[in-house]
Amino acid sequence: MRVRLFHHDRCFDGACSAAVFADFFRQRFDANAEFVLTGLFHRADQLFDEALFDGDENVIVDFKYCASDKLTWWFDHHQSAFLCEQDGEHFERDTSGRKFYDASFKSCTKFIATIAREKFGFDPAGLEELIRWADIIDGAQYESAREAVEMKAAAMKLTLVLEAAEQNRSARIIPMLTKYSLDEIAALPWVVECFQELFQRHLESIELIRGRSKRTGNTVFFDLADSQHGGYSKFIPYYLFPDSVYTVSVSDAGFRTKVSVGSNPWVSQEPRHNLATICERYGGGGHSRVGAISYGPNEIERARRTAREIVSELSAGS
Ligand SMILES: [Mn+2]
Repeated sequence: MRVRLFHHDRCFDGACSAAVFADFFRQRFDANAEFVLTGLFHRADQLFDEALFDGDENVIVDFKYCASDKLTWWFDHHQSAFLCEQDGEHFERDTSGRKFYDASFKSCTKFIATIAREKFGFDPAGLEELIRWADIIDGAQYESAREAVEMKAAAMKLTLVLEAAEQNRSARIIPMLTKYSLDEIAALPWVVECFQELFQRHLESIELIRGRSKRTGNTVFFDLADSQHGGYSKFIPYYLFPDSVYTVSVSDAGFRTKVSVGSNPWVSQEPRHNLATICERYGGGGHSRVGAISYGPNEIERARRTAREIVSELSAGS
C-alpha cells in the first residue's frame, strides 16, 4: 500500500508527527506500507492541489485541514486549522472516524500517539523521548530562554537542522526518528556539519537582532526583511530582553515575506492578547501565544504596515 503523507515541514513537531503516524500505520494497518513524504509550508497563496492526493491513503499531520474527500487521515492541533467556514463544516460532516482535531495539545506528535493508543490500540513504546521533546519544542516549554538559545540538547540541534532544511533533509531525518535515539541522529556526521554551520549563523542572528531591536512598552520589534536571517530562532528576543512580553518582526523567507508575532514563554503573566486571532485578521494564523502572517515576496511594505499596527495594538497601555 502506498501512503501519501503530508506533514508540516521545517518543524520538529511536523517531522515527529509524520514519523509517529508512519509507525502507528505500520503497526496497526500495513507493516509493508510505503510512505511518500511531502512537506507543507504556510504561504500566502496556499491551496491544496487535489492531484497530490494520489496515494491509497492520503494523510495530513500537523497542518491545516483540506476539504477533499480524497483525504483519508488528518491530525492537527493548530488553532487556525480551518482556512474557511466551509472547511470546518466539511470536517464536522466527516464520518470516517479518522480525522482528528484538538487545539489543547501542545504537540501534534503527542496528539497522534494519544488517539492512536486510545482509539486504535497502538503501542507507543519506545517513542517516549520523541513525544516528550515534541511537546517541549512545539509548546515552547523550555526551562529558560538561555536553554532555548544555547541549543545543547540533541532534539534542539535537530530542530535547528530541520527548520532550516531543504525538503529532502527532513525526508532523510523522518524515517530515522522512530528507529534511533535523538542523540544518535544528532551525532551523524552530516547532521553535525549542518548544525555547526547553522549554529554559526544563529550566533550572527543574535547580534543582528540585538542591534536592530526597538522597544515600545512591553513589545520588541525588529525588521530583518533586508537580511538573510529570516530563519532566526524565535527565542532570541527573550534571551536579549528577558522582561519583554511580545515580539513582532518582519523577515524575508524567500518565497514569502513574513510577519511573526510571538509572546515570551518565561514571563509569568499570561498575555492579554490571543496572537492567532490577531494574525487571522490579516489572513495569517497560529496558536494563542505565537502566530504569523505570510505575504508575497514583493509585499514588504504591506508587511511592515501590518507589523506597525500589531506593535501599537500589543503595546497599548503597557
Ligand atoms: Mn505542531
